Amino acid sequence: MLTFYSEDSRLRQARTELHDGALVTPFECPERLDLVLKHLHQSGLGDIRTPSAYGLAPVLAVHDKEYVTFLANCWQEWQAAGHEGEAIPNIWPARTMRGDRIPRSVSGQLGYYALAAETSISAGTFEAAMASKDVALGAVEHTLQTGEPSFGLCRPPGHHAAFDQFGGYCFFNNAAIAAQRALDAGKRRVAILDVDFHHGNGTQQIFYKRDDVLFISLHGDPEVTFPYYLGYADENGEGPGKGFNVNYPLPPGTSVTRWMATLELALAQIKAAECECLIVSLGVDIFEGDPISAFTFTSEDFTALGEHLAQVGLPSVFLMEGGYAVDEIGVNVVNVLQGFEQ
Ligand code: Q9C
Ligand code: ZN
Repeated sequence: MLTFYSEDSRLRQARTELHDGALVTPFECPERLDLVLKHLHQSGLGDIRTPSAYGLAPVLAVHDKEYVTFLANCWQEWQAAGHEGEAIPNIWPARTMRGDRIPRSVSGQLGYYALAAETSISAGTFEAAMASKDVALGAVEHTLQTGEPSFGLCRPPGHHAAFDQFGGYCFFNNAAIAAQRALDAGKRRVAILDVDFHHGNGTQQIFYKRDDVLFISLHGDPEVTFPYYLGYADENGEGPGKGFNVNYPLPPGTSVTRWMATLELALAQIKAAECECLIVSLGVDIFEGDPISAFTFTSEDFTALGEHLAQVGLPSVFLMEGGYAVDEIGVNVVNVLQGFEQ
């Protein structure tokens, strides 16, 4: 299986994440790439390729133009305004107040275009986000052209990025961009299976009213975990999209046995929906040792996950999402990919 990876993913070097009431070194750090690359090299899985630059058109196919412009200019404007630290939103258009006006100041725009406050913007964030979506596009292009599976080592991750909002460490929704590309290349329906510990709220939002993308997610129950406001079982899609959004919220501490049984339901739904391509939002933060998550996967369980995904029998693209137990992230990712290839 080919891997796609870009050195430019390292350009995001944020120093601050708002966590537990303090600014800490971000969990979503460049060292994550080193460990995945190390284990990919050792595994003999296949070559690692640098993707082409696909430009902004595939981004604008799923994201708002003004949002993309905001991301491109945010850091420069934040610095020009004389701020000392990294750009972090601290004010929002509140639910009960006027929410449609986009203020001129970058401080106001940050809240308008953010869905959470943990994720800072700093030098290189936009460039890394561009590299990350190119990694996803390189991977999906390869799978579309050959039918072979591929892995996109995306960084930053994407599944929390919505039509016009960043947050949860995500800026561009790599899985959504890849899915739209597959549709534009002629696939009639694409499945996005999101196994990250956190609900893929951005991906759900982007495709909620559409029947050409089946979005299925297994995740920590939003009653008690990020992103809190989306990911409930009664969110099934709207209009033509009714039935094409499926959420499986699971309690913290859920056993791997129960998680795998839930996966079987999801895989049966993907098979029944006549999907022509599978995109896996591959978060390995379901690992028992993950510092910000609460599922119970061992490293060996990730191999079984890959084996189950292979049984769907579709052209498959794996895209990196979360996973913050840095020492084990490489083993866990490679185990999924090797399990898939067995
Ligand atoms: N400070 C992904 O896995 N905050 N994003 C959780 C820890 C946000 C996770 C609390 C977690 C975002 C791609
Ligand atoms: Zn996650």
